Amino acid sequence: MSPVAVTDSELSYLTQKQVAKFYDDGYLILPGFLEQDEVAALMERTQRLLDSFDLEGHPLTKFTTGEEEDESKHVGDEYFLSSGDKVRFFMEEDAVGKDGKLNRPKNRAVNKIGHGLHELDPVFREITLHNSKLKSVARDLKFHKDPAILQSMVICKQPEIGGKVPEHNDSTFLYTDPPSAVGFWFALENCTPTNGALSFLPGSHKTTRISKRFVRLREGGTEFEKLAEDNEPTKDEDYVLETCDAGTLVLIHGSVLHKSEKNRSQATRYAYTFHMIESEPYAKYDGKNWLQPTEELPFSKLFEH
Ligand SMILES: O=C(O)CCC(=O)C(=O)O
Repeated sequence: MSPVAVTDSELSYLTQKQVAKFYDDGYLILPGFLEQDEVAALMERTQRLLDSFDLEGHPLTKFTTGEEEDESKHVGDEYFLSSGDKVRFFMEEDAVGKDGKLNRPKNRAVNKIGHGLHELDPVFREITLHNSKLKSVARDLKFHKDPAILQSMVICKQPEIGGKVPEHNDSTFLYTDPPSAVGFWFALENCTPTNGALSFLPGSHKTTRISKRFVRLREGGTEFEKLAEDNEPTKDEDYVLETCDAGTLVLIHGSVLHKSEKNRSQATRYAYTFHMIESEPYAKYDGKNWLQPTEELPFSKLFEH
């Protein structure tokens, strides 16, 4: 995907400079994208989901954030693999004790809620599929001809235990041919150096191969399938920490390397995110991807809502 030269008058939300910055850096920070009342509604809804989900019969599936030796361990189970068209709750690793029980209240134990919020939850659906500003951003970017939305989640980054998200790029997880994933990530709270703000390696989308893919195995479970030689190791000091305020939208190119550190603060760091991919016939969604469309929930075409 490459930028198409346009003038500001052809754009409806972004400026030409912002579009160029997205294609140059591989990400774009848009402070104040969500109004305060929208942030409040999403926060309130998140709290309600966290307070009301049923622990009875819950498998306490943990969301391991991909440390080398157990990179794909978390997602072997059905609870995760069949969550693309559901609203499910995944636990922080450190919230489940050796006895297999939660060691804190459930609303402080959840790492993330996913992955069908954008369709199934009325508040998240409204902000995602019926949002004219969002449609303008997608049109202005010109990254997709017929964008489809999938894999929505609230990432909670709980106080003191919110796990780090190691360096990765999103096309590893949502593979299309050609690659077309873009992350839309909304800060629902202020993101600081201590609560796990995102950091990016600017320009890495131009130099980093998609060297592995996260695939669903026929026999059940998942693994990383190697596609090419590993990329050169990166240096921490080349990363740019992007602190931001609640309401900020961050656009994340599917090939750009990014990460976030563990939440070491006493505060939560809630964020809402979903991904946008190109639809067929412009790109082919791979049948090996962990998340597959279902009859109940095909991918949501943004411009058809
Ligand atoms: O919210 C985070 O800390 C990480 C998010 C992320 O890496 C992603 O959505 O790809």
